Amino acid sequence: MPKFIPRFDFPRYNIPIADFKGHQLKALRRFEKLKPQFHLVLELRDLRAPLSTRNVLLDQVVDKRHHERLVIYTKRDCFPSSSPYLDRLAQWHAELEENFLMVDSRHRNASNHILRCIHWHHELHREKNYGLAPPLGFKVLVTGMPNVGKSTLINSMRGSSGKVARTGSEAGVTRSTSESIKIGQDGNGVYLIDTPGVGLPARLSDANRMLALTLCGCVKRSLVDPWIQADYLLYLMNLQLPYGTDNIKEAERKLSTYPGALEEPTNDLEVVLNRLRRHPRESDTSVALRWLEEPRSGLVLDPELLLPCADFSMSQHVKQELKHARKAMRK
Ligand SMILES: Nc1nc2c(ncn2[C@@H]2O[C@H](COP(=O)(O)OP(=O)(O)OP(=O)(O)O)[C@@H](O)[C@H]2O)c(=O)[nH]1
Ligand SMILES: [Mg+2]
Repeated sequence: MPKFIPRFDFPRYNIPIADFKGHQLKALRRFEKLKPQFHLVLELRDLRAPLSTRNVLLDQVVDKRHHERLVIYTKRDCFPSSSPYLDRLAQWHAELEENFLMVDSRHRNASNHILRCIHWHHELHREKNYGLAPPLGFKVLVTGMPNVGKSTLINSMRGSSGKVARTGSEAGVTRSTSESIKIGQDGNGVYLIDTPGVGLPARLSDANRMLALTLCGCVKRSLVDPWIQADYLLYLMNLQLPYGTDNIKEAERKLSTYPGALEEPTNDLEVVLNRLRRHPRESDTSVALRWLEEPRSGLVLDPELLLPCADFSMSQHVKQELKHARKAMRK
């Protein structure tokens, strides 16, 4: 039997390539105004799609002379405890000389860890300012694309002091930048600022990025036809099957929901939907939607990250993106 070959390219479907709303633009303007007030930026990204959920517009929020930035990857629970992909992510960050954490933002352990980092930055700030604490408290702006878990993390950090930020599974739950939210009972003067998720305008986005963001829930899922979303998911899953092996059982263990237990891998979405159909009259759309909703472990949603190490450099990617953004913003 011939070896299975995945698709290496995804067709360019005609889909909307952005979901950038007025309240997001307003949030960006508000960040500009708040710049003199905050000291640390927590930038949240989704661990499943670290490139697509890295927002170049948020680079402008950080003024390196006055602010520190800490990158936090949420949805850590979507990956097993160890994975070569996570090791590569650590290498890429070392290349960028950028600190990062990976957390499940719903958990108290995560928030305790981040709190320790915030206190460390607070202390550092105090040392730089001759031992003086900022008079209005140490303020931390919590930013990121929609639905990455900003409000969830703020609630976890508040712990027993109670939830203050509204959360939800659809993108765009937080609509305006919050007032300062105090954390901790001991009056150590740390305040968080919850913000609306900020996406990318069309000139900074493209179809594949939109698809990755849709699968992460960072844009409204209803914007893209479920059939196209499911086809993109199949494309990504097949790219992540172990190469040079027919061992589908191993592949299934890796991607817990590869469709059709022990059946041949396929690039044909029709075949997959037929395998998953529960009764003959169930429509393609409803099967696709059900499949998209299934939890899955260890699936990377940015295809660039699946390239061999020698073909991908994170620092190069970041530089190119910045260059492209500068050019696009000038137009
Ligand atoms: N599995 C998992 N789910 C998470 C994690 N963090 C947040 N969530 C879920 O992701 C969804 C979005 O969380 P929110 O906190 O509302 O996200 P947000 O970034 O504030 O979203 P906007 O306000 O729309 O920008 C919720 O259903 C959370 O329960 C995580 O680390 N792991
Ligand atoms: Mg929110």
